[in-house]
Amino acid sequence: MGLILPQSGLSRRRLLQISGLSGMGVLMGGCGTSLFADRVGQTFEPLNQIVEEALLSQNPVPEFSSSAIEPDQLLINTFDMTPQLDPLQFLLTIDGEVGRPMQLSMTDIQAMPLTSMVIRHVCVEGWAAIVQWGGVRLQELIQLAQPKPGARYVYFKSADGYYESWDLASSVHPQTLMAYQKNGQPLPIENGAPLRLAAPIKLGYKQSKWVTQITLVNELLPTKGYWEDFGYEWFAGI
Ligand SMILES: Nc1nc2c(c(=O)[nH]1)N[C@H]1C(S)=C(S)[C@@H](COP(=O)(O)O)O[C@H]1N2
Ligand SMILES: [Mo]
Repeated sequence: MGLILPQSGLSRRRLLQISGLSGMGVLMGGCGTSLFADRVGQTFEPLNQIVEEALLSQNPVPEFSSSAIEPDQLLINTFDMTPQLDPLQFLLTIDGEVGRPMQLSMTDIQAMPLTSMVIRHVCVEGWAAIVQWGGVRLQELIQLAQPKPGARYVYFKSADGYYESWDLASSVHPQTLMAYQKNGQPLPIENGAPLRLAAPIKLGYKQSKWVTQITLVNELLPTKGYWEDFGYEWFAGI
């Protein structure tokens, strides 16, 4: 039985491989009271207090029905080039202020629980679209990597040179996804395949496409985000 995901493929053995750990008992510590542990039904490190507080303060945004999806309204908005990432070679790095830095393949990520949502994407350039995104909750990835107590912000690096930073609370919001599906189909390359941020709580420019690296940090760096560093608002909540 996979300890992490009983019905699907991310086994304890694979988790040890991806996290670079091999000793027995590494995952067996903790009191098992975290939300993550409860959800996946296993003993796991407790969440740090900051993540628990962030999770408790989250209110879900109302979603739309599938019939409300506006497939033609989601415009492609890419500042430069469209990177062609091979999904079979792709690895997502999670590092920084985490106890267990890791690299995950798309197979690893797609073995985790799939969350689907129909939300409105809002671009500051004056357009919006109701879109379905499917993917893994960023919350799950962050918890898997075991954030250190000081972790407060999350940086996202993209293959086209784009970069973003989010506060931890928004990052662990239940509707903040690392999406690999759009409108019920595999995510198209121009929309950020194989993996992009998607959330109804922040403006479009916060939602990085082609994300290759997620880095937890204690403090914001002087560079906060591609558009933010041209003067756009950093929090950019909707
Ligand atoms: N890597 C990367 N991510 C990005 C952008 C970009 O240029 N590069 N543009 C942002 C902006 S301004 C918007 S509105 C959305 C657009 O997403 P879409 O092209 O899938 O509609 O992506 C965001 N994420
Ligand atoms: Mo945008």
